[in-house]
Amino acid sequence: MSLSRFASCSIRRRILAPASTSLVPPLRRSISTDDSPITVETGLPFTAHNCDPPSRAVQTSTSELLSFFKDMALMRRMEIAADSLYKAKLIRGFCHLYDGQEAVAVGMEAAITRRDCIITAYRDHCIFLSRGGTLVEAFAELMGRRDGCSKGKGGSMHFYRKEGGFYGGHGIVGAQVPLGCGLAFAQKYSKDENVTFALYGDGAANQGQLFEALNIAALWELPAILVCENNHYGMGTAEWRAAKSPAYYKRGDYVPGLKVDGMDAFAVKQACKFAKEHALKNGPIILEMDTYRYHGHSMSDPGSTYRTRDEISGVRQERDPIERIRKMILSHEIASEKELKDIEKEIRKEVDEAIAKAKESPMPDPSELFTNVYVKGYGVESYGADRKELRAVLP
Ligand SMILES: Cc1ncc(C[n+]2csc(CCOP(=O)(O)OP(=O)(O)O)c2C)c(N)n1
Ligand SMILES: [Mg+2]
Repeated sequence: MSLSRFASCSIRRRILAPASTSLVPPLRRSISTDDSPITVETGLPFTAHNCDPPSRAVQTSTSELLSFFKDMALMRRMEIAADSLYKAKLIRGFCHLYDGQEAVAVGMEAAITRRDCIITAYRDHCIFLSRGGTLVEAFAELMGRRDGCSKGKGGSMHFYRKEGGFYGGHGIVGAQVPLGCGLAFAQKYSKDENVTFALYGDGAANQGQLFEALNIAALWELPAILVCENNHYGMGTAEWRAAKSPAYYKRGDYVPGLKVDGMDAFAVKQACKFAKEHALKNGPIILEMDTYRYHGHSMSDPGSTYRTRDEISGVRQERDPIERIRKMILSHEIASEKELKDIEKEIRKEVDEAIAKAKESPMPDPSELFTNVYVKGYGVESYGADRKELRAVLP
């Protein structure tokens, strides 16, 4: 998958020194300019609960490394641009940004197909892109325009792309988890061998409805994968203040779990592949993605009153998911620093063009206020406050 419209940067030809000129045997580099398979190791081991962890050796390729870089850089840029548009009052209402957490979206998508479903909470912009949504649809939705993925009526929290297996975009904390188990029920019922990834936060992990849904999912062996994106805060509350046990991968008790470095796209990919195989055979599994959000909870939170600036800059320096892939690309000599910078420049341009296009899209017609609310054809009637005068029959 590559979200970016430009297909490739010029990949540097690998020059191997002729063996006869050196006593040192030529370096056998694991990455070549062709797209043959490469094996990389996850930065950290997986920690497993009630199952054997997958191998740390992950299969990848030159093109996947580059597409991880481009896709995450595009997501990062989209979120930074959304921050500016919000400050310029072109985006109104709630807006929760995903920068820092990109490796979860990209790694998960690399392990599955679009017939697998994803459902998430309100921090949904980047998942939408990973499911094949376009930048124009994203920005148009953020600015409440007609060409948005929810016709400009959903806004930041209600992105949707059913044709890409993306079921939103939900504002009620935790509510997407039972819905996700329902999707998994439908998949099992129709025997289509696909799975559902239901994403939720560390804050949502303490909700009752999550355990109720998990109980039924486990009982009926539904292909549901519960993905806890542990960014360590629920709004301004640190996980240790909200959870007696912040080992979220173990919180399914009888359901197996895996703790994953959510800043390592390859660890995420490996875990999701493993989880899909597990879920199809045995039913649900929990993946705890250890990740971090750079922005505050939403645009109304500066994000610096309940955590230190050192903590944020420490994560940026040591664990940033994009920098991790940049280093891998450089160390394997797949592209040069300049080539990667050029890719980032192109991405900026692409994002700016998408914003300009989204701004051209008109606002929805006022008559749209009543569409997509009730099932069509039931003749739902709207009365005035006195309950006497019929004002309208809703479409
Ligand atoms: C049922 C419900 N309770 C409270 C809220 C208000 N609220 C919105 S986000 C949030 C915190 C959730 O944190 P977490 O699950 O960790 O997700 P994150 O924002 O970190 O991605 C709360 C309490 C809500 N939207 N829904
Ligand atoms: Mg959280």
